[in-house]
Amino acid sequence: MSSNMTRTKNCSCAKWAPLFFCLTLVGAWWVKRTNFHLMKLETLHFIRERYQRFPSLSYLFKKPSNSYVAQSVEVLKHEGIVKLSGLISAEELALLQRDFEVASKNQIDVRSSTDEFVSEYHDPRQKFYASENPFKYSETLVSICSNKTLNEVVDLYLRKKGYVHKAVSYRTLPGAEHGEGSSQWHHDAWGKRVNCMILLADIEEGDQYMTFIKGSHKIQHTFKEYAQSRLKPEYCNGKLPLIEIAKAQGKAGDIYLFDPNGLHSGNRTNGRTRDVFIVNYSSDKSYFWGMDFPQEVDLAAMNNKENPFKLLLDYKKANPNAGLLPKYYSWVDSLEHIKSWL
Ligand SMILES: O=C(O)CCC(=O)C(=O)O
Ligand SMILES: [Fe+2]
Repeated sequence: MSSNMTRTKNCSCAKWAPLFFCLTLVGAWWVKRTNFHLMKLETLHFIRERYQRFPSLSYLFKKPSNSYVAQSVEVLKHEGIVKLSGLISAEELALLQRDFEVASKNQIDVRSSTDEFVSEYHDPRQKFYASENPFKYSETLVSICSNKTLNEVVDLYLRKKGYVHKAVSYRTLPGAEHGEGSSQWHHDAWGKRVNCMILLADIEEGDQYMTFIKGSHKIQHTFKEYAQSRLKPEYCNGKLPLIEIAKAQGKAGDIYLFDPNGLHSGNRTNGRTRDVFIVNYSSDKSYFWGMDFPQEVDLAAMNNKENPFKLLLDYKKANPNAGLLPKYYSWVDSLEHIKSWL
């Protein structure tokens, strides 16, 4: 009896063996062709996208302190871009303009530089000047970026404390070709954050103003769209009820806050030279440029968690030899280093 049973068992195994063999072959082929690394990155991306939008406890029920803040946050939430006027006094504007001039002096012509990275440069072909270390030149810029009203709008929009992680002074001269760098439709591939653009000169129709597709900041881009973040406006078709474009025009001293998760584009025209400071606020902890501060700034007073420079100062203290460049250049670069963004 028992030997019969054994025989029956053996028989059925033998019957299924070809199927197991085929399944093993198919499995091996699937493992070989599947890019697990990519699958892992896509999953991490999915998690991080949602995590970043999760409010911190202290912001869950936080209310705006006045109606100007409330209104600005509502516009930013709804459209992804809002103009703040009247936050910068005439004296502060004059100081910012003076400091911008200093930041734009002595910049290295990118053609003559042999270094891979220069923080203060002039690109004669694309016709712009940039400093990636602008706070160094401007105590006033540090103070504007710590403005209570501005910080409150940023934080209530993010529903987390927003910290400064990068800034640039950017002068675009007329007559450059459109369609390179930031002068084409793109999102910044940093999830939900706030860019603060401070206009140092009047910008009107015909000048070089930034454009932004209203509402596009709400789109959750896939990993693929982070790896390739230059997207056409048609990408928004079907994702938004209509494509409506905001123009970042205004008077010297106006500030635009926008969420660069939305589609936006710098525009190069023959209109006037545009001078702007652009400062990025985020709750993401993976990305800090080791920017310098002028001596006059009281760093000790900035060492509290409500100050938007607090994490940058902590980062500089923890990495005294890190220099200006960030540890990871992008969201995609830091994705696998979970501790850096969690
Ligand atoms: O207005 C511009 O030149 C583009 C700005 C931009 O792309 C940004 O701040 O992320
Ligand atoms: Fe951008």
